[in-house]
Amino acid sequence: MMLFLTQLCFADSFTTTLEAPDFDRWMYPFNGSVGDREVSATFSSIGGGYEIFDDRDGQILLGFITPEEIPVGLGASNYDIVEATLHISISNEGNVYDPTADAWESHLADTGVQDTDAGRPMELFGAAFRGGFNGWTFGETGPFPFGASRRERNAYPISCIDGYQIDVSNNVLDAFQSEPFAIGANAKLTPGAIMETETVLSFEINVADPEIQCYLRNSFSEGLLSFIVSSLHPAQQPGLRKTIGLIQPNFHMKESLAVYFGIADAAQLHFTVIAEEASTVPEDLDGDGSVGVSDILIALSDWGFCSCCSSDLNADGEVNVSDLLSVIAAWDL
Ligand SMILES: [Ca+2]
Ligand SMILES: [Ca+2]
Ligand SMILES: [Ca+2]
Ligand SMILES: [Ca+2]
Repeated sequence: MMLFLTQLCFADSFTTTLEAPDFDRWMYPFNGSVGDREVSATFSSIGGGYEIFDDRDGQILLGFITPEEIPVGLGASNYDIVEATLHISISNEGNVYDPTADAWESHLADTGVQDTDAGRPMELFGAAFRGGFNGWTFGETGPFPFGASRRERNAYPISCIDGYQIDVSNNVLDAFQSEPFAIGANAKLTPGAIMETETVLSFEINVADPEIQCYLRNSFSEGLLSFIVSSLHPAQQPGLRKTIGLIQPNFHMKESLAVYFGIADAAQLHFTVIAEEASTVPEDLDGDGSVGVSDILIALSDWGFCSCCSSDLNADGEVNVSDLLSVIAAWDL
């Protein structure tokens, strides 16, 4: 017997691990093997003589397509991300484990601020796009563009700071803390430990932050979650790296032979998300079946910048007069 659902009605919890990204690529101005590169390194341009490039010179873009796991298009306020963790494997040995943030000043010798713990953290951010691209059209083969210098890369890492999505590619030059979505951690390691090859770093995303939560909600509604892995490990021009002993973390991409032979995993994304049916009357903010005074009061209590609030009816990130007018226009008492 076949069942035809005439009305979609649900509020379901989904727990899933995506075993590999749909897109994983190195974001570096002179990367000649775009989407099919086996491993990708993260490092900075600071102090290496190449400061015409972004502070965060070598980055990694990851994209996970979700419509097969989670219904899309419900609107951001109809998703609740309970937990989300990204795992990625390091492909080289000798990196120092640092699971906590370092002060941005500690990357510059002339500030007098020292790094207080060994190593440099590896950080996970949201991703944004410029040059007319979005996550879908950029994919893993979009143009960097080749040789672009500061603030020109077409995919870049963002933090949510004071309600704004900020490009953190130059947070040392611009003098602010990067505030990542998560810092890579491994419960088996102690801070300062030297990491072996195939060490797995887990980035437990801070879903309690309303702006990070909102980024994820919009991403699930869109059906594509894009992230950037970055770090500020010092680098030196090719040829000098080994002689001065600098090590930068390298990570397995899904095209890695180690992944092919089962020695390492590609990046994985684990999450639990609750998705609810989109309301047919979005102005009924308290869901009591009618639009009235109680809905106006909710809109007033959310007034101002509001991350993914259901009372932000035109989804412009702010609850203001235009949202209030929408509620009044739907008034049915
Ligand atoms: Ca790839
Ligand atoms: Ca440190
Ligand atoms: Ca109502
Ligand atoms: Ca609004």
